[in-house]
Amino acid sequence: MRNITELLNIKYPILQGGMANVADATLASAVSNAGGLGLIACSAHDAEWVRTEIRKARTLTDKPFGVNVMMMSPHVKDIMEVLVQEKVAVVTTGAGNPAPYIPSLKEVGTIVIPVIPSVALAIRMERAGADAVVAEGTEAGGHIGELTTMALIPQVADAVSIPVIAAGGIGDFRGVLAAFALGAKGVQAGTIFLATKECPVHDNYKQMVVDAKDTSTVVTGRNSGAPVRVLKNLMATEYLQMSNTGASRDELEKLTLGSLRRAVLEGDVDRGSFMAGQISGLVKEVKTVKQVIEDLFNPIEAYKDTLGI
Ligand code: TUI
Repeated sequence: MRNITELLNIKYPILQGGMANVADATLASAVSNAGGLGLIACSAHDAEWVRTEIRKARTLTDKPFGVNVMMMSPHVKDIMEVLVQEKVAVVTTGAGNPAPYIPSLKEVGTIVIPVIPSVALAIRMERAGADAVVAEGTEAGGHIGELTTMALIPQVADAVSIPVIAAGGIGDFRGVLAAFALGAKGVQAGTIFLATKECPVHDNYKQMVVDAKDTSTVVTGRNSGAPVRVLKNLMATEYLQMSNTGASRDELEKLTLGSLRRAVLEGDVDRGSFMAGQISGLVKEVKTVKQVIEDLFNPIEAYKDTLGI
């Protein structure tokens, strides 16, 4: 099996997570320039936004970068056309099944890496032609599955023969070592890239991650079928209270409408939706992207050969 650094032509086996409404060409190029694989997150943006960001990233880095497609977006079909036209090096997907789009991406040489929360989906993605999978545990921020990284990674690693990349709860070199010990060939991280100088979110968002402790995240939307992990604040608390007392889907949607924007752009600490993972408690300062990546991998130089990193 090829290792992730060879497959993706990068220095360190780390992918940046999708990060809806956060990850643009600026963050993606910073991660790629630092030796990881940066990603532009399509979120709910339209296809032309995606094309513009791809072209911008190409002016900011000469290293490979990728695009993350959120499969619940209404623009998926148009976005996939743009990705094929632009011959993007790597595509990752989240929140749904990308199988119908895999053949046309592969035809132009794109490496396809679906993010999945279960063994069954990993097997389906391997059969559909995926080059690798990101197996994401419920520790992650944003839209999540049920299983923990600890339980998910070894089961996925045993079930497929393509490389498995671990996500959810990776915060420092110990997380990287644990992921490799569980059978992963690489890691994906989101939360630790939120608290970076290059991350284009409001300073209040970064500060909330830095101030967070182990129990600072909650999961909203469990009843509605789209569980989302966010930092606990006034809105999240209200959401959970309303949801527990039988509020309708409409009422809950009204509460959260525009909340990701309020978090990312306005830094509205009370009414924003601050997606972040359980590892937020480990993040103590805002660093550069390069520092984050080097702090993840430099302490494990000695283990590299043993683990095949
Ligand atoms: O996708 C993510 N994380 C995300 S997407 C996102 S945007 C959003 N915002 C609010 C509500 C919903 C989405 C924020 N964070 N992570 C990867 C991930 N993929 N987690 C779970 C899944 C997943 C779920 C179901 C992947 C495939 C899947 O397939 C179902 C099927 O069979 O179609």
